[in-house]
Amino acid sequence: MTADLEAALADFARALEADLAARLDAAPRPGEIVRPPRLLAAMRHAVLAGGKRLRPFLLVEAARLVDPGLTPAALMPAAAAVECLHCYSLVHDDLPAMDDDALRRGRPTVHVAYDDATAILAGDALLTLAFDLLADPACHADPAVRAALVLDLARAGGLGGMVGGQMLDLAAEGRFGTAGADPDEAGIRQLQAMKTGALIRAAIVMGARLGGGKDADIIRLGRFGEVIGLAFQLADDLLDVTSTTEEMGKAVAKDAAHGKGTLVGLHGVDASRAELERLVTEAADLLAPWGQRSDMLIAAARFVADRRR
Ligand code: GRG
Repeated sequence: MTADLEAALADFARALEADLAARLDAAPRPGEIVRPPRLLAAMRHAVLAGGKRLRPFLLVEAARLVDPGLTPAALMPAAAAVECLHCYSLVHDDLPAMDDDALRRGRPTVHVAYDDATAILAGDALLTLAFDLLADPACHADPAVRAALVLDLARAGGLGGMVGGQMLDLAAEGRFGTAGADPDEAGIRQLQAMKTGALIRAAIVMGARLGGGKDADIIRLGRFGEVIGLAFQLADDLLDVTSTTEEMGKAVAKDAAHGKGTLVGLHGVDASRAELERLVTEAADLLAPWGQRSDMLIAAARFVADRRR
Protein backbone atom coordinates (compact mmCIF):
# COMPACT_ATOMS: atom_id res chain seq x y z
CA MET A 1 0.00 0.00 0.00
CA THR A 2 1.46 3.39 -0.87
CA ALA A 3 1.95 5.88 1.96
CA ASP A 4 -0.40 8.32 0.22
CA LEU A 5 -3.22 5.84 0.04
CA GLU A 6 -2.69 4.73 3.62
CA ALA A 7 -2.94 8.32 4.86
CA ALA A 8 -5.84 9.24 2.57
CA LEU A 9 -7.87 6.17 3.56
CA ALA A 10 -7.21 6.76 7.28
CA ASP A 11 -8.19 10.46 7.00
CA PHE A 12 -11.29 9.60 5.05
CA ALA A 13 -12.28 6.83 7.49
CA ARG A 14 -12.06 9.32 10.38
CA ALA A 15 -14.20 11.88 8.55
CA LEU A 16 -16.78 9.26 7.57
CA GLU A 17 -16.92 7.88 11.10
CA ALA A 18 -17.63 11.38 12.46
CA ASP A 19 -20.27 11.94 9.81
CA LEU A 20 -22.00 8.63 10.57
CA ALA A 21 -21.85 9.25 14.32
CA ALA A 22 -23.60 12.60 13.82
CA ARG A 23 -26.28 11.04 11.64
CA LEU A 24 -26.88 8.31 14.21
CA ASP A 25 -27.70 10.59 17.11
CA ALA A 26 -30.81 10.42 19.26
CA ALA A 27 -32.63 13.40 17.74
CA PRO A 28 -35.52 12.35 15.47
CA ARG A 29 -35.36 13.88 11.99
CA PRO A 30 -38.40 15.51 10.34
CA GLY A 31 -40.91 12.75 9.62
CA GLU A 32 -39.52 10.49 12.36
CA ILE A 33 -41.27 10.10 15.73
CA VAL A 34 -38.64 8.71 18.08
CA ARG A 35 -35.34 6.82 17.75
CA PRO A 36 -35.53 3.83 20.13
CA PRO A 37 -32.30 3.84 22.20
CA ARG A 38 -31.56 0.10 21.97
CA LEU A 39 -32.02 0.06 18.20
CA LEU A 40 -29.90 3.20 17.81
CA ALA A 41 -27.16 1.71 19.99
CA ALA A 42 -27.12 -1.48 17.90
CA MET A 43 -26.89 0.55 14.69
CA ARG A 44 -24.00 2.57 16.14
CA HIS A 45 -22.30 -0.68 17.16
CA ALA A 46 -22.63 -1.91 13.56
CA VAL A 47 -21.48 1.26 11.87
CA LEU A 48 -18.99 2.92 14.21
CA ALA A 49 -16.90 -0.15 14.89
CA GLY A 50 -14.06 0.56 12.46
CA GLY A 51 -13.91 -1.13 9.10
CA LYS A 52 -11.78 -0.15 6.15
CA ARG A 53 -14.44 2.15 4.63
CA LEU A 54 -13.25 1.02 1.23
CA ARG A 55 -16.52 1.31 -0.71
CA PRO A 56 -17.28 4.92 0.31
CA PHE A 57 -13.62 5.81 -0.29
CA LEU A 58 -13.90 4.42 -3.82
CA LEU A 59 -17.07 6.47 -4.34
CA VAL A 60 -15.31 9.67 -3.29
CA GLU A 61 -12.19 9.00 -5.33
CA ALA A 62 -14.20 8.09 -8.45
CA ALA A 63 -16.14 11.35 -8.12
CA ARG A 64 -12.93 13.35 -7.66
CA LEU A 65 -11.34 11.61 -10.62
CA VAL A 66 -14.11 12.92 -12.85
CA ASP A 67 -14.40 16.30 -11.11
CA PRO A 68 -11.24 17.15 -9.11
CA GLY A 69 -13.00 20.22 -7.70
CA LEU A 70 -15.32 18.12 -5.51
CA THR A 71 -14.52 17.88 -1.81
CA PRO A 72 -15.03 14.70 0.26
CA ALA A 73 -17.42 16.70 2.47
CA ALA A 74 -19.75 17.34 -0.48
CA LEU A 75 -19.81 13.61 -1.24
CA MET A 76 -20.33 12.45 2.33
CA PRO A 77 -24.10 11.75 2.20
CA ALA A 78 -23.70 9.31 -0.69
CA ALA A 79 -20.54 7.82 0.83
CA ALA A 80 -22.36 7.31 4.13
CA ALA A 81 -25.27 5.68 2.28
CA VAL A 82 -23.00 3.09 0.71
CA GLU A 83 -21.35 2.33 4.06
CA CYS A 84 -24.75 1.99 5.79
CA LEU A 85 -25.88 -0.53 3.20
CA HIS A 86 -22.60 -2.43 3.53
CA CYS A 87 -22.88 -2.49 7.35
CA TYR A 88 -26.47 -3.74 7.14
CA SER A 89 -25.28 -6.62 4.96
CA LEU A 90 -22.58 -7.53 7.49
CA VAL A 91 -25.05 -7.47 10.41
CA HIS A 92 -27.48 -9.75 8.59
CA ASP A 93 -24.70 -11.97 7.21
CA ASP A 94 -23.46 -12.60 10.77
CA LEU A 95 -26.89 -13.73 12.08
CA PRO A 96 -27.32 -17.33 13.25
CA ALA A 97 -29.62 -18.04 10.30
CA MET A 98 -26.89 -16.90 7.88
CA ASP A 99 -23.17 -17.30 8.69
CA ASP A 100 -23.58 -17.39 12.46
CA ASP A 101 -20.49 -15.35 13.30
CA ALA A 102 -19.58 -14.04 16.74
CA LEU A 103 -16.76 -11.70 15.69
CA ARG A 104 -16.73 -8.80 13.24
CA ARG A 105 -14.15 -6.02 12.96
CA GLY A 106 -12.53 -7.48 16.07
CA ARG A 107 -15.66 -7.01 18.21
CA PRO A 108 -18.74 -9.07 19.04
CA THR A 109 -21.25 -9.11 16.20
CA VAL A 110 -24.46 -7.15 16.69
CA HIS A 111 -26.65 -10.15 17.51
CA VAL A 112 -24.10 -11.28 20.13
CA ALA A 113 -23.76 -7.81 21.68
CA TYR A 114 -27.56 -7.32 21.59
CA ASP A 115 -29.90 -10.07 20.36
CA ASP A 116 -31.13 -11.53 17.06
CA ALA A 117 -34.27 -9.43 16.79
CA THR A 118 -32.40 -6.19 17.49
CA ALA A 119 -29.72 -7.15 14.94
CA ILE A 120 -32.34 -7.83 12.27
CA LEU A 121 -33.99 -4.48 12.95
CA ALA A 122 -30.65 -2.64 13.09
CA GLY A 123 -29.83 -4.06 9.65
CA ASP A 124 -33.26 -3.11 8.34
CA ALA A 125 -32.93 0.44 9.65
CA LEU A 126 -29.42 0.83 8.16
CA LEU A 127 -30.71 -0.33 4.80
CA THR A 128 -33.54 2.18 5.00
CA LEU A 129 -31.19 4.94 6.16
CA ALA A 130 -29.01 4.36 3.09
CA PHE A 131 -31.88 5.32 0.79
CA ASP A 132 -32.96 8.16 3.10
CA LEU A 133 -29.46 9.68 2.68
CA LEU A 134 -29.55 9.38 -1.11
CA ALA A 135 -33.06 10.81 -1.44
CA ASP A 136 -32.28 13.81 0.77
CA PRO A 137 -31.56 17.04 -1.18
CA ALA A 138 -28.34 17.37 0.87
CA CYS A 139 -26.97 14.50 -1.23
CA HIS A 140 -27.17 16.34 -4.57
CA ALA A 141 -29.06 19.40 -5.77
CA ASP A 142 -30.45 17.67 -8.87
CA PRO A 143 -33.37 15.29 -8.13
CA ALA A 144 -32.59 13.33 -11.30
CA VAL A 145 -29.08 12.58 -10.01
CA ARG A 146 -30.50 11.55 -6.64
CA ALA A 147 -32.98 9.20 -8.31
CA ALA A 148 -30.20 7.69 -10.43
CA LEU A 149 -28.12 7.08 -7.28
CA VAL A 150 -31.09 5.42 -5.58
CA LEU A 151 -31.50 3.14 -8.58
CA ASP A 152 -27.76 2.31 -8.71
CA LEU A 153 -27.76 1.27 -5.06
CA ALA A 154 -31.08 -0.57 -5.22
CA ARG A 155 -30.09 -2.62 -8.26
CA ALA A 156 -26.67 -3.46 -6.80
CA GLY A 157 -27.98 -4.23 -3.31
CA GLY A 158 -31.12 -6.21 -4.02
CA LEU A 159 -32.62 -9.21 -5.76
CA GLY A 160 -30.28 -9.33 -8.74
CA GLY A 161 -27.29 -8.04 -6.79
CA MET A 162 -26.00 -8.47 -3.25
CA VAL A 163 -29.07 -10.06 -1.66
CA GLY A 164 -29.47 -12.38 -4.65
CA GLY A 165 -25.77 -13.24 -4.40
CA GLN A 166 -26.18 -14.10 -0.73
CA MET A 167 -29.07 -16.41 -1.66
CA LEU A 168 -26.92 -18.14 -4.29
CA ASP A 169 -24.12 -18.41 -1.72
CA LEU A 170 -26.38 -20.15 0.79
CA ALA A 171 -27.60 -22.47 -1.98
CA ALA A 172 -23.97 -23.23 -2.90
CA GLU A 173 -23.44 -24.46 0.67
CA GLY A 174 -26.25 -26.96 0.08
CA ARG A 175 -28.66 -25.20 2.46
CA PHE A 176 -31.67 -25.82 0.23
CA GLY A 177 -30.85 -29.34 -0.96
CA THR A 178 -28.94 -30.10 -4.12
CA ALA A 179 -30.30 -27.27 -6.29
CA GLY A 180 -27.48 -24.72 -6.69
CA ALA A 181 -25.05 -26.74 -4.57
CA ASP A 182 -21.44 -26.98 -5.79
CA PRO A 183 -21.57 -24.36 -8.55
CA ASP A 184 -19.02 -24.61 -11.35
CA GLU A 185 -16.50 -21.82 -12.00
CA ALA A 186 -19.02 -19.72 -13.94
CA GLY A 187 -21.51 -20.14 -11.10
CA ILE A 188 -18.94 -19.12 -8.47
CA ARG A 189 -17.96 -16.06 -10.50
CA GLN A 190 -21.60 -15.07 -10.91
CA LEU A 191 -22.50 -15.37 -7.24
CA GLN A 192 -19.34 -13.47 -6.23
CA ALA A 193 -20.05 -10.70 -8.74
CA MET A 194 -23.48 -10.35 -7.15
CA LYS A 195 -22.67 -10.82 -3.47
CA THR A 196 -19.49 -8.74 -3.32
CA GLY A 197 -18.79 -7.15 -6.69
CA ALA A 198 -22.09 -5.39 -7.27
CA LEU A 199 -21.81 -3.01 -4.32
CA ILE A 200 -18.18 -2.17 -5.03
CA ARG A 201 -19.05 -1.46 -8.67
CA ALA A 202 -22.08 0.60 -7.63
CA ALA A 203 -20.00 2.74 -5.25
CA ILE A 204 -17.66 3.63 -8.11
CA VAL A 205 -20.49 4.25 -10.60
CA MET A 206 -22.26 6.45 -8.05
CA GLY A 207 -19.05 8.43 -7.58
CA ALA A 208 -18.70 8.87 -11.33
CA ARG A 209 -22.31 10.08 -11.46
CA LEU A 210 -21.77 12.54 -8.62
CA GLY A 211 -18.71 13.84 -10.46
CA GLY A 212 -20.93 14.61 -13.45
CA GLY A 213 -19.35 11.86 -15.57
CA LYS A 214 -20.52 11.31 -19.13
CA ASP A 215 -21.92 7.92 -20.14
CA ALA A 216 -18.49 6.81 -21.40
CA ASP A 217 -16.87 7.71 -18.05
CA ILE A 218 -19.56 5.83 -16.14
CA ILE A 219 -19.17 2.74 -18.35
CA ARG A 220 -15.36 2.75 -18.04
CA LEU A 221 -15.44 3.30 -14.28
CA GLY A 222 -18.15 0.64 -13.97
CA ARG A 223 -15.79 -1.84 -15.62
CA PHE A 224 -13.02 -0.68 -13.27
CA GLY A 225 -15.45 -1.40 -10.41
CA GLU A 226 -16.11 -4.92 -11.72
CA VAL A 227 -12.40 -5.64 -11.87
CA ILE A 228 -11.84 -4.27 -8.36
CA GLY A 229 -14.81 -6.31 -7.14
CA LEU A 230 -13.29 -9.49 -8.58
CA ALA A 231 -9.94 -8.66 -7.01
CA PHE A 232 -11.59 -7.90 -3.65
CA GLN A 233 -13.34 -11.27 -3.55
CA LEU A 234 -10.27 -13.18 -4.73
CA ALA A 235 -8.20 -11.47 -2.01
CA ASP A 236 -10.94 -12.32 0.53
CA ASP A 237 -10.87 -15.98 -0.48
CA LEU A 238 -7.06 -15.99 -0.28
CA LEU A 239 -7.17 -14.41 3.18
CA ASP A 240 -9.67 -17.07 4.25
CA VAL A 241 -6.97 -19.70 3.70
CA THR A 242 -3.82 -17.69 4.52
CA SER A 243 -4.79 -15.29 7.33
CA THR A 244 -5.67 -15.56 11.01
CA THR A 245 -8.67 -14.51 13.08
CA GLU A 246 -6.43 -12.03 14.94
CA GLU A 247 -5.33 -10.33 11.71
CA MET A 248 -8.79 -10.27 10.14
CA GLY A 249 -10.91 -9.50 13.19
CA LYS A 250 -13.35 -12.18 12.03
CA ALA A 251 -13.40 -15.95 11.64
CA VAL A 252 -11.24 -17.47 8.87
CA ALA A 253 -10.99 -20.89 7.15
CA LYS A 254 -14.75 -20.79 6.75
CA ASP A 255 -15.02 -21.59 3.05
CA ALA A 256 -13.60 -25.09 3.43
CA ALA A 257 -15.54 -25.64 6.67
CA HIS A 258 -18.77 -24.82 4.83
CA GLY A 259 -17.76 -26.87 1.79
CA LYS A 260 -17.90 -23.64 -0.21
CA GLY A 261 -16.31 -23.63 -3.67
CA THR A 262 -14.07 -20.65 -4.36
CA LEU A 263 -11.74 -19.69 -7.19
CA VAL A 264 -8.83 -20.22 -4.80
CA GLY A 265 -10.10 -23.73 -4.13
CA LEU A 266 -10.35 -24.40 -7.88
CA HIS A 267 -7.05 -22.87 -9.00
CA GLY A 268 -4.83 -22.84 -5.90
CA VAL A 269 -3.09 -20.05 -4.02
CA ASP A 270 -0.26 -19.33 -6.50
CA ALA A 271 -2.51 -19.10 -9.55
CA SER A 272 -4.92 -16.90 -7.58
CA ARG A 273 -2.11 -14.52 -6.61
CA ALA A 274 -1.09 -14.32 -10.27
CA GLU A 275 -4.70 -13.61 -11.25
CA LEU A 276 -4.83 -10.83 -8.65
CA GLU A 277 -1.79 -9.20 -10.26
CA ARG A 278 -3.46 -9.45 -13.66
CA LEU A 279 -6.59 -7.79 -12.28
CA VAL A 280 -4.60 -4.88 -10.77
CA THR A 281 -2.95 -4.31 -14.16
CA GLU A 282 -6.31 -4.43 -15.94
CA ALA A 283 -7.76 -1.98 -13.41
CA ALA A 284 -4.86 0.44 -13.93
CA ASP A 285 -5.17 0.16 -17.72
CA LEU A 286 -8.85 1.11 -17.53
CA LEU A 287 -7.92 4.39 -15.84
CA ALA A 288 -5.25 5.33 -18.40
CA PRO A 289 -7.41 8.11 -19.95
CA TRP A 290 -7.17 10.08 -16.69
CA GLY A 291 -3.37 9.91 -16.49
CA GLN A 292 -1.83 10.86 -13.15
CA ARG A 293 -5.19 11.90 -11.76
CA SER A 294 -5.98 8.21 -11.36
CA ASP A 295 -3.00 7.48 -9.08
CA MET A 296 -5.18 7.25 -5.96
CA LEU A 297 -7.65 4.80 -7.51
CA ILE A 298 -4.80 2.68 -8.89
CA ALA A 299 -3.28 2.63 -5.40
CA ALA A 300 -6.70 1.56 -4.10
CA ALA A 301 -6.73 -1.33 -6.59
CA ARG A 302 -3.29 -2.37 -5.32
CA PHE A 303 -4.56 -2.10 -1.73
CA VAL A 304 -7.54 -4.32 -2.51
CA ALA A 305 -5.22 -7.01 -3.88
CA ASP A 306 -2.53 -6.78 -1.17
CA ARG A 307 -4.71 -6.20 1.90
CA ARG A 308 -4.13 -8.31 5.01
CA ARG A 309 -7.55 -7.69 6.59
C1 GRG B 1 -26.96 -10.71 4.28
C2 GRG B 1 -28.08 -9.30 2.52
C3 GRG B 1 -26.89 -9.97 3.01
C4 GRG B 1 -25.78 -9.91 2.28
C5 GRG B 1 -24.50 -10.43 2.74
C6 GRG B 1 -21.60 -8.63 2.40
C7 GRG B 1 -22.16 -9.98 2.44
C8 GRG B 1 -23.45 -10.21 1.73
C9 GRG B 1 -21.61 -10.94 3.15
C10 GRG B 1 -20.40 -10.73 3.99
C11 GRG B 1 -19.61 -11.98 4.00
C12 GRG B 1 -18.36 -11.85 3.30
C13 GRG B 1 -17.15 -12.21 4.08
C14 GRG B 1 -18.30 -11.45 2.05
C15 GRG B 1 -17.05 -11.32 1.32
C16 GRG B 1 -16.54 -9.95 1.14
C17 GRG B 1 -16.92 -8.97 2.13
C18 GRG B 1 -18.16 -8.22 1.89
C19 GRG B 1 -16.13 -8.74 3.18
C20 GRG B 1 -16.35 -7.68 4.18
O1 GRG B 1 -16.07 -6.42 3.63
P1 GRG B 1 -14.80 -5.54 4.09
O2 GRG B 1 -13.56 -6.41 4.11
O3 GRG B 1 -15.21 -5.24 5.58
O4 GRG B 1 -14.72 -4.30 3.29
P2 GRG B 1 -14.94 -3.94 6.49
O5 GRG B 1 -15.14 -4.45 7.89
O6 GRG B 1 -13.55 -3.44 6.25
O7 GRG B 1 -15.98 -2.94 6.09
